[in-house]
Amino acid sequence: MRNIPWQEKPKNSNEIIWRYDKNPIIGRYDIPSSNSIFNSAVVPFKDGFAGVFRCDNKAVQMNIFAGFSKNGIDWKIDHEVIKMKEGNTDMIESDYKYDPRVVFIDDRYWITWCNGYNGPTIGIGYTFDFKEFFQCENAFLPFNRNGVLFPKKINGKYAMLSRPSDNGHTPFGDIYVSYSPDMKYWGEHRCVMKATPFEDSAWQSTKIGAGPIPILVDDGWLMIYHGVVTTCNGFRYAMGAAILDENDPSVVKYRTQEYILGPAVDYEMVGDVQNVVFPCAALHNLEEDKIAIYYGAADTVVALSFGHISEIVKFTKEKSL
Ligand code: BMA
Repeated sequence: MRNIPWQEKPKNSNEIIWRYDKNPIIGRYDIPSSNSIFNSAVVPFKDGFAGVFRCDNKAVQMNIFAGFSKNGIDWKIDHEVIKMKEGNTDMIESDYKYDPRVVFIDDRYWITWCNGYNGPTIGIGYTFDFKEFFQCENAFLPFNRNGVLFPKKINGKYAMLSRPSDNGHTPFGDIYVSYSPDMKYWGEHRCVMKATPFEDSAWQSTKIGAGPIPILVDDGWLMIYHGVVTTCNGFRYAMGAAILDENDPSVVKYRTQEYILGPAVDYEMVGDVQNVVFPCAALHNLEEDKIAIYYGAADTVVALSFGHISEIVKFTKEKSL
């Protein structure tokens, strides 16, 4: 594993997750067409990193763009939108694309995103080189958001987390896991975890959705997720962590009662949508016990944060609901 972006925890900090001190790493106008760049996904690629970025344009149409970086912090994002070719099905409609996730499985990089097909559902595609992209069958019926693949097959099948939703600013949402033998047909849908009762943990009481690709640790799958509370001024999105059983991820072993990162600095609290911290990707190095979490801030920019995996796991176990 190459060097991932890293910055030591500030002295005297007792945070589980701390922010990069030069945040945000990607600005809203970083490509000529963009109104905002956020909720984006990165992976190790060749001797550096590649990613799929959500860049809404100035008509505020949502779409995804490829990007490349040597160090995971300074990014060159293509000015042209990703154009899909036919994957494992006939070319299907896509009114918009947003909130991508990327993961390498077997021989290629798989991409999932929220795909506009008579409302939001989960689109799937793949690429070998981040130049040519192939669109596959949608995973689910509308409406659904936050499709997040596991990085390897579980019991011989591809596995994906998602959040069934409605066509609007969904006021509910629980995390499910689904399985597929071939990345085309999905089934065996099982509930993983639900939004909490308000009095137990208010920050995640309206809806929850998977964030980065889960990471396999000794205790199971470390799943970083977003949780939402409805306030008198609308939704507030924060970040939490859970540990799911390795062989049956519908079994939740631990789940944080407290959030691990909440909107608290200007670029998270002020933007097109205030008070949003929305993780979509993480780079990690288990030997060095490091994780770099990429998140959308206020639906406007991309920011970076860091943590020690062992501390996140310990916190998740000790402060579990
Ligand atoms: C969700 C999606 C995300 C966004 C979030 C907060 O429904 O649209 O892209 O970050 O709302 O506005």
